[in-house]
Amino acid sequence: MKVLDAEFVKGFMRMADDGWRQGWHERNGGNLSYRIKPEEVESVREELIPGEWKPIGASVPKLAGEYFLVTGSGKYFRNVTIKPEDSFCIIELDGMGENYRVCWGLVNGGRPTSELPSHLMNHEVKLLASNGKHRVIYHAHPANIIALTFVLPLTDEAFTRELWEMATECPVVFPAGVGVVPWMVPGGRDIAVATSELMKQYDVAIWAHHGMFASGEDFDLTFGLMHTVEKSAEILVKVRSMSPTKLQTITPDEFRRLAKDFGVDLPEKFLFEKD
Ligand code: 2HA
Ligand code: ZN
Repeated sequence: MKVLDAEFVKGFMRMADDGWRQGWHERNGGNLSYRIKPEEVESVREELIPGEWKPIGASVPKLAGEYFLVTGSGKYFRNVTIKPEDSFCIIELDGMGENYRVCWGLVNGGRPTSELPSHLMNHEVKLLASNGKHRVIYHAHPANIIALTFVLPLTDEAFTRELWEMATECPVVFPAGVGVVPWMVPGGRDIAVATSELMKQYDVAIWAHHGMFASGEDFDLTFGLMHTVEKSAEILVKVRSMSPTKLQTITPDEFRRLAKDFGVDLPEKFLFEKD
């Protein structure tokens, strides 16, 4: 089968385009990766032509030999559906998880996303934490969540609690909460380590003054997670724009009742009493 005819590739392209339409991907902002299933790799094998091995910039031994779909560095989400062969690629990792080679795509040159170390370290953490279920790592620049990193304390507790309060679905969609990474230089190993450390507990990490990372089992769940968090952030921005205080909100005991009825565990560290 041709790469562009494969369902997993169509799903990847649709998700990228959905993100573009949401306004989360100005210029070359954001990046997306998918850990390809072995049978999916086989289904497109005829089109895979391995290039040269290059260093990942991080070590991900648990991902040795895996294949990924990844957006290209400097490429625009806007163009993923318009010129797919130029905008993303399939890479293969070596037996140590230290080098990669491009096997398809990026026909006009270039390399995988500048955030490849963060993507792969998150994939490695999530592979273990989810028993292999998580396959998608998504980084975007949604405006409302970024705006909140200027006015909320940069703690997991403050962000999780405020986001949960803004929409009843939130604690059900991300019951573990969200993690917050302070401002750091993007693209390198340090921010990858900080993010993947948070991803051991959470499916969402917020990068202060930059954007968000989300992890999930498939394209729908991962996009839906990013969308839910950003929608909640938008409501908080609206509330704060109208008034510095809330007249009423969801209380800790109401969250506990919700948790019971919906069968989710909500960590008590997020259900603190506010003064
Ligand atoms: O340009 O979003 O974090 C891609 C990015 C870097
Ligand atoms: Zn970014």
